[in-house]
Amino acid sequence: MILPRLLPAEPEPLPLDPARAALLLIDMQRDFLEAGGFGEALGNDVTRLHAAIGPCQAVLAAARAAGVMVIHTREGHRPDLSDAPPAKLARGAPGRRIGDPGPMGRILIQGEPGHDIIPALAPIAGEPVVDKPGKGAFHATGLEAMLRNRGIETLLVGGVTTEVCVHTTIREGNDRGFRCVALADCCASYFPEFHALGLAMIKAQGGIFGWVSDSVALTAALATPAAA
Ligand code: TIU
Repeated sequence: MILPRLLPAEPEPLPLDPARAALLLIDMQRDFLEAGGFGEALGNDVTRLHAAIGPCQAVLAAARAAGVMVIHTREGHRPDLSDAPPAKLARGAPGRRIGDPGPMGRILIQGEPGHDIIPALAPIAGEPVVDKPGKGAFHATGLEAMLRNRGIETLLVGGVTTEVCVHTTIREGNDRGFRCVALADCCASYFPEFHALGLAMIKAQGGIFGWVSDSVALTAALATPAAA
């Protein structure tokens, strides 16, 4: 009998079948992690996100080695802003809003240098990159179809920011029936207290909308052959 391998997590371990799991890296873009992008334009210290880069590199390498599906997302808008709600466009200081010119091109606009994923986590051939206009990766994208077409049941989620796009995506995924696991050290926030509380909310109440694990547990679980 083949027993599934277990991923250590809170509030409890969960079965991990690499063929039915996907690593989802949310918005690890220059616009959020580098100076002069959208994150900084909103008044944030972008260096607070850098701790997640190394752990994301580790899980990316482990997922690739284990044949786990890898999907990257990018938040951004069409150059004509036709997919950007007016309420979103009005956020931030005038002159530093979505679509305004900055040192990495127009802020949060598809095709601009700032919209790219950081070089340390660059996608490779065969890894879908999902462009999304909202905070959640399921909203107005083809992500759900991609996952269903591959029989994916478990989402292993890292990226930025914990309480905004990671949280929204995990909430969306949970409501669609996916087991969603936040990889704590692969996520980061401009607000350390929001990061901690965001993770706590996911795993509270017996795992009310997901699990919390980390890069060390995941890389070890993927390196361990399934128990026979
Ligand atoms: N500002 C902030 O914390 N996040 C975002 O605007 N988008 C994402 O989280 N990707």
